[in-house]
Parts: sequence; C-alpha cells; structure tokens
Amino acid sequence: MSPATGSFRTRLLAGETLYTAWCLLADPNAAEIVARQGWDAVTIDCQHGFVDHLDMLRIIAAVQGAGTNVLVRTAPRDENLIGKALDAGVDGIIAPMINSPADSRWLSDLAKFPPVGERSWGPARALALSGLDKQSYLAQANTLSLAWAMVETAESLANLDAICSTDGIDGIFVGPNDLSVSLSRGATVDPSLPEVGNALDAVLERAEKHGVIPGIFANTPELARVFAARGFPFIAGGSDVGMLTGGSAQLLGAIKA
Ligand code: 3PY
Ligand code: MG
Repeated sequence: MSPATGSFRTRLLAGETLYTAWCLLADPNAAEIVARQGWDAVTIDCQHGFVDHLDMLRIIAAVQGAGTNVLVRTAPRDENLIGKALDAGVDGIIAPMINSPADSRWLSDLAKFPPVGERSWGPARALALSGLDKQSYLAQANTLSLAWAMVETAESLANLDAICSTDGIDGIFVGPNDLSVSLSRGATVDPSLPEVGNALDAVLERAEKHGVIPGIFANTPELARVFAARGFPFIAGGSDVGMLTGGSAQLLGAIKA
C-alpha cells in the first residue's frame, strides 16, 4: 500500500484503465525514477527480473516513497515470496502460471486470510503502512491487496471458469508471450499471434461473468492501445530493461546521425 492505500483497487473497480510499468532491475533508484514518470503503478518482476527478496523489499519502499502504487509479479511455486510481498504492503500480486483450479486455490490460500484462504499472519510493514489497528487490518487485508492469476497457457485457458470463480482471486492477467509459446506448441513467441488475439475474447468474457479484473502485459505501445480498446482495464506497458535499451539505442543513434 502506497500513500494512496486502497486507491488502486478503488480506481479499477470504478472503471478506470490503469497502466503499470514493469521493473526487472534490482535497483531501488531505477524503480523510483520510473515510479515518478506518472505510471499508475510499478510492478516488480520477481519471476524473470534480476530481483531477489531483499531487493524486492527495498524497491517496494522506494516506489511507495515516490507516492506510486506497487505490485509484485511473484514466481511459480514460491510460497514464501507471496507472503513477503503482502507483508511488505504491496497493492497486489500477479502470480505466474496459474493453470488449474488447484493452482488458483493455492494462490488464494497464500494471498488471503481466513475464511477465504490461509494467509499466515505477520504484516511486518503492511500493518504500519495501512494505519489500521491489528483487528481492522485483519478485517480489511483481503481487499487491500489484489491477487491476479496469470493466464498464459492452453491449460489455463481451458480452466478459465474454475480459475475466475475461485474465492480470493481478484483478477486474471494474461501473459501473451507465454500464451503464444503454449498455443503454438513452442513454435514461436509472438503476442500478435491470431490464436492469442482470439483467446482474449474468452478472457474478457469470463472475467466479466465472474466479476474479476482482467489485465494483460503489452510488449509494445501499439499493443497496449489495442488491449485498452478491447476493454482491458489493467495493462502492463513496458519494462525498465526495454526503456533502457530503447533509450540508449535512440540516444546513440541520434548522436551518430
Ligand atoms: C508473458 O507475456 O508471458 C508474461 O509473463 C509477461 O511478462
Ligand atoms: Mg509469462
């Protein structure tokens, strides 16, 4: 929870389209710079990023210090990471490779306190950030941080209804890169694959039916605009590595022009 505690969820539920940057670098200063550029949130990528648990905790504080909402993309089967991120006071977690009803139940159990799940008590930093007493935090925590299940395989598409209807799952988040790898049976990684585009209708339709928030990762600004126009209210719009790579190449190109 940033200084704007709870506002991230409220804004999404009110129908706003929100954009998150995606940070892979293990550097609080880099994440803080990105956080100050007007993104609605910064997501720390603990799956494919260069970030370990301690880096994550420092980056969360840096992003919140900039007054920006912060989320963590967790790592497959890393139970400890989900609790640590929530205890540090993030606005949401995005859990990769949630393929089956058992996976979505696993996620909900780790992310939500009883009676919804089995989250372990210990909000080391989240409690202080929330400004609540223990009882009030316990009562509100399940809605203070959102849990997104990543839909990024053919198997997860086949289980959309069960994943979306799992108590404690607040949203589904499409990973179009992995989805293209899965749907093409390893032939290509290409989010603009027609099979990926076709799957998005089912994702949007099931999300609406079950009242969960659909999100998606966009590799390019063009795809981000397409996804927003199709009705995705939560879009990851670019990574710090991409920004550094693109900005650096553009600068060198301009110098040598
Ligand atoms: C994917 O597209 O597979 C993702 O996980 C987004 O980074
Ligand atoms: Mg992925």
